[in-house]
Amino acid sequence: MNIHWFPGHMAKTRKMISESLKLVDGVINLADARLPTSSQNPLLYELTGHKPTMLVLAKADLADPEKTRQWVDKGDTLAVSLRDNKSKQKLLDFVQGYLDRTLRKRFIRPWRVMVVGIPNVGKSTLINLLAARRSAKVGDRPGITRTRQWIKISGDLEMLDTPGILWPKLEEKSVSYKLAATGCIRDEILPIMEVSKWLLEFLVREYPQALARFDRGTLEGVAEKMGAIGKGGSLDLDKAAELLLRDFRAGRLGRITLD
Ligand SMILES: Nc1nc2c(ncn2[C@@H]2O[C@H](COP(=O)(O)OP(=O)(O)OP(=O)(O)O)[C@@H](O)[C@H]2O)c(=O)[nH]1
Ligand SMILES: [Mg+2]
Repeated sequence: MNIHWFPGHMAKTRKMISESLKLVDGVINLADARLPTSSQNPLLYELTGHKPTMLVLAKADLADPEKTRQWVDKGDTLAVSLRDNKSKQKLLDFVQGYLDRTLRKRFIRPWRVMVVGIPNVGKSTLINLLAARRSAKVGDRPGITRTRQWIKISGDLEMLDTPGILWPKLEEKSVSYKLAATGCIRDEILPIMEVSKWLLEFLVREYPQALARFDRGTLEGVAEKMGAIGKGGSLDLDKAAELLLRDFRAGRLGRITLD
């Protein structure tokens, strides 16, 4: 599989990120705890170079806690649910602690931190949580943030929100499916049916308990249980594929990590 795509705004964002680097003291690389490997853009490390970079895994509430713990144990990594207000202090302590340890230079001005990551991982949600106000636009689909935006968190900290960027070529099939299943690439890029079937196979193998209520690990089984019935009473497999993805994304199949 070779999906060639690079929406124009992503090429623009890449340029913007490299131009903004000189303005910031550190970078938060925000990834999705359900995809601790596949949601880290290799391009970002090339872009951010030697800037102190911390890894934050968002959506920990949706991910397999055991897998998340393994990542956090590697160090300089924080896993949080951005839907949980208690994460605010954890994040502030983490960022402050990391910058205090890493940066020698002291400024009178506030620390400046840029938040980067692939689309839909929660960059704007993180900034809103820290700022305790809805300063940045968020949405449950990729491509919500379109330009960079500075947001004042406190007298000591300012953050730069950036649009999500991916890499120009999605070469590995399983990575494409993972990004599609979690909603990091738009649903139009890959057929929902294919993504759903891939997810189903993965769950049968790795998280069979997630499918317990469907009797069988097939799309037909999902359609029956979810009442996805088309005209004439036949099973509507397209609808079943859509419902399965919706439930997975909302965490209704349990806490699952795809990497
Ligand atoms: N369950 C859960 N949902 C989250 C979490 N963080 C963010 N979300 C949801 O994820 C979706 C995307 O959030 P955004 O903050 O818009 O993501 P973004 O990275 O800014 O996306 P782009 O601007 O498109 O690159 C929203 O529906 C958020 O509510 C989290 O920790 N847990
Ligand atoms: Mg955003």
